[in-house]
Amino acid sequence: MLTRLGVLAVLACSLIGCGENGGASAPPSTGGDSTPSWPSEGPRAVSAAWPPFTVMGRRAHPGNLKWRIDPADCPVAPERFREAAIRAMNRWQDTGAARFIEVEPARQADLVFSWHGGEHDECRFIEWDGGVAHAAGEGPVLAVIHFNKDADWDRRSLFCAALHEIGHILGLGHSPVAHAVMYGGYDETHVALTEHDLAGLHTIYGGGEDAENDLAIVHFDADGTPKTAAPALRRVLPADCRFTVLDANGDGNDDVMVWRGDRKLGPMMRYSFMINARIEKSTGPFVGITRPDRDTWVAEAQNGDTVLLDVRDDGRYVASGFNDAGIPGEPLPKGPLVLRNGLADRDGDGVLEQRTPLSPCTASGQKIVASADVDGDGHEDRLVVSDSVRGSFIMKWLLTAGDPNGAAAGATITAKSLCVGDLDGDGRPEGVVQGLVKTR
Ligand SMILES: [Ca+2]
Ligand SMILES: [Ca+2]
Ligand SMILES: [Ca+2]
Ligand SMILES: [Ca+2]
Ligand SMILES: [Zn+2]
Ligand SMILES: [Zn+2]
Repeated sequence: MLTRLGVLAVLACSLIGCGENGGASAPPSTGGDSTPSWPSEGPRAVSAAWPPFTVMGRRAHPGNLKWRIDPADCPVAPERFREAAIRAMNRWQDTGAARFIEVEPARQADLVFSWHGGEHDECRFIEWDGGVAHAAGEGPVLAVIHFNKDADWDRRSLFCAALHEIGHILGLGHSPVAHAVMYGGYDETHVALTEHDLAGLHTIYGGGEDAENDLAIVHFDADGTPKTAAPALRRVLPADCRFTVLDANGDGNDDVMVWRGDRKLGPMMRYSFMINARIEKSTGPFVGITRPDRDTWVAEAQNGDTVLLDVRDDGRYVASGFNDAGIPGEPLPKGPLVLRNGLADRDGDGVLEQRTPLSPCTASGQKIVASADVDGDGHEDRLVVSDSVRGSFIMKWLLTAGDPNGAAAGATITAKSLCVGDLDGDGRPEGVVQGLVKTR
């Protein structure tokens, strides 16, 4: 993870224990890649393996990344260093998401590989000092990869460190998945990009294959037909997870919140977006949010605040708000609470009268799952559920033109779930859709 450490601080991300590990391991004779050994999949591995990736930022021009090597203080043969860097860049380039172009020494570059030694004040990283390699830069997009000249290096460790750090250069943060290249601990078995690394890369830059556990990001045509607006959030919605769309940090752009809905201890993630509904970054995982004896809901209160509600079976609940950084846990004053998803403690006695969300319904009894002005006539249109098949809902837009009883039929959408919000704050609604979207 990367953290802002003050105006002048250089942001950095490091690998742990590289010095010790790098020094202790024997140089591989060929430098060739071996099959990584995966950790065994125990019961805890499921929750430890989510989220598959985190996002620190997005490079504006991933197809034209100029790079060079600064050979000063290089403790290994410069050509060997260059070869390891190129091999690592090629792994990322082979995905089609990025292209690296070498430039002459001293030329302007988006990425500089260089060496540092020992005390190293200009890069500060939050996790572990003494890392032998880290990516650094000012702001969310990093520009330099520093290798520690005092560590022992061989072809394999140079390659593994470069592979991980280039992931940071491309905007990926650390993954909690132990076998991912972007895992936060140094491991010389991490020689190939995993599905988790690829899910992150495709979420930032597009590409990859659609899957049921993606969250697709769509715009709507004038009749409500969804059209892909931005790369999907790949593999972020494992079974039993819930999501919602609302502005958790109050910056005016709606965020996507994902958390476990199966009453297991589990983390929560927030995904926030920039212009054209492209992902800007992820925040989290916030841990200890969901608990085995509670249902967790995130919803807007009627006053517009975002509220996280932990509800027990008897209706007692703990409500907390989100701070300006979008982090849950701010205590809320006691008193009546009414959420827009239907949960309510109207008398303020600490017990909900309604424990599970209830969607509002139309006069004819159709469940309203979302509202937005999709045809741009200034009047809210409503998405209602008309049927369900095999776990998916058949939803239909009612284009109301201001008259709640005179609804023209809009597009029909079939998907598992759909939330609507304005992710990029441009006034035009986006849909966030679970499951492969079908329309007609
Ligand atoms: Ca926001
Ligand atoms: Ca009550
Ligand atoms: Ca409308
Ligand atoms: Ca928008
Ligand atoms: Zn790292
Ligand atoms: Zn540094």
